Amino acid sequence: NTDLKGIIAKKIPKHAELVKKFRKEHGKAKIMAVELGQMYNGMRGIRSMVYETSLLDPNEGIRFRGLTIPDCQKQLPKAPGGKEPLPEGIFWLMLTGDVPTQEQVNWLSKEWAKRAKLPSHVVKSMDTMSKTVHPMAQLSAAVTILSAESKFQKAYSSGVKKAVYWEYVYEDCMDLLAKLPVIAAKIYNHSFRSEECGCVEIDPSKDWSYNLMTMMGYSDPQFAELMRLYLTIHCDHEGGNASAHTIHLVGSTLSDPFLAFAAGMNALAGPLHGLANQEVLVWINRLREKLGDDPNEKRLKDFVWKTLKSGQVIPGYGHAVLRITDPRYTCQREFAEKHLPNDPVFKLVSAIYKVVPPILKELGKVANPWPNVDAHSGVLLQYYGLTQMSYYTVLFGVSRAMGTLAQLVWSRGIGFPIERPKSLTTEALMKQLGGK
Ligand code: FAM
Repeated sequence: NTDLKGIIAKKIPKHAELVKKFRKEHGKAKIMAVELGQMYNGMRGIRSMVYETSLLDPNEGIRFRGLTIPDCQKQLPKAPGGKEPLPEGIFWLMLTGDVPTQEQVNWLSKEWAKRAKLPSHVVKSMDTMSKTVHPMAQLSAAVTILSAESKFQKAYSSGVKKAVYWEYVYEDCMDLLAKLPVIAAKIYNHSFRSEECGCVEIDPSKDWSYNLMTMMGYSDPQFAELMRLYLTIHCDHEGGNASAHTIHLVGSTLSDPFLAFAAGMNALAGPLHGLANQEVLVWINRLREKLGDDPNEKRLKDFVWKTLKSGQVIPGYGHAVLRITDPRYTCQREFAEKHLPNDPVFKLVSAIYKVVPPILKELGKVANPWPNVDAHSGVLLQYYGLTQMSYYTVLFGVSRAMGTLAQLVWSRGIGFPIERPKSLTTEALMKQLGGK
């Protein structure tokens, strides 16, 4: 059965019923005590949000509706002759909770191809945008003006019932996911390819990742495989990371999915979040300029300490929740060991993996000294010729749309209200704690 909307139309009311019962029975149960320190430390670890599509365990890493990345690599359908999971499959999994069949994934690739065409006003705005605008800002701007076509906005203003909001949010999310490869490829061609390559045509017989790659002017089948893996593993990372949290919050005001997703991309554009994958390559290229491609360990350590002493973070290392090497790093490392074992930059990334964690541990203040997803992603993209680092986070954003938009459908389906946590002044807190 490839009737995706029909499948969730049955699941959503059931889950909403279960949540209603659960809240009735346990609504007053205490989950945890919040410490003052957490309020000043970015709400780290405060269990305050419900988010269904994925869950992050500090010592195990991410699970998408219960499946780990190795589970997904094994169980999700692949492209003909391919070994990596198709991102369409992880979207189906996160939206329905079920592992999709090959037929269901093929249907989704075709459905997105059908919905991919951009409105001409968006094409015009993108073609005239200044090339000095960062690719992430171009992405946010293009998605924002797509809200002109929002089906949810039209339905809401025509007064549809709250119980069917999710249906219009679903349509907008499917339209946006379908259009993202075209928008992303247009940003790439506009920013980095001399000829104004208007050839952003979708081939309906190909999958989402393959189309994105070819519209950007690449054709290596192995790069298509990397794209499939890349777009699968960046799709979601539970609800509290800045981009997912932003999309969740903005969506809760009943802003349409385009406005909500664009807001999330502005969060992803931060160097401490998604832009880290660009920062990693900037840092590695600076390291190669200074020390060459095969520095000895001592000089590598000195470079790391110099970065830290200059008050900068080591990009690609650390995490707010993880306390182990990110499984999203590990699966990229395995891809590199299989396909580019002798690449000098991959070898450098491996040398950095040996040197950085002990130094971050020695610092004493770093909660997680291990690499996260960004420490490896840029190196792989660069190997296949995608050397424009300022573009990398756009690919991260295209992928993150799958988890965050799947959740948006469920948030409206479950009827989550507008989010509004309580803030306090330091003065009020001092009064509450009787301290000075
Ligand atoms: N290099 C240097 N210092 C680091 C560090 C790193 N990689 N990671 C954490 N620290 C510092 C952090 O700056 C803080 O120092 P101050 O008290 O002086 O401000 C201290 O260690 C405690 O921070 P933490 O509790 O260990 O980490 P947070 O939960 O506050 O922050 C990150 C988590 C990811 C923002 C942080 O590890 C970091 O800045 N990493 C480098 C940037 C990066 O790779 N971000 C991408 C994260 C990735 F998951 C993503 O979103 N794509």
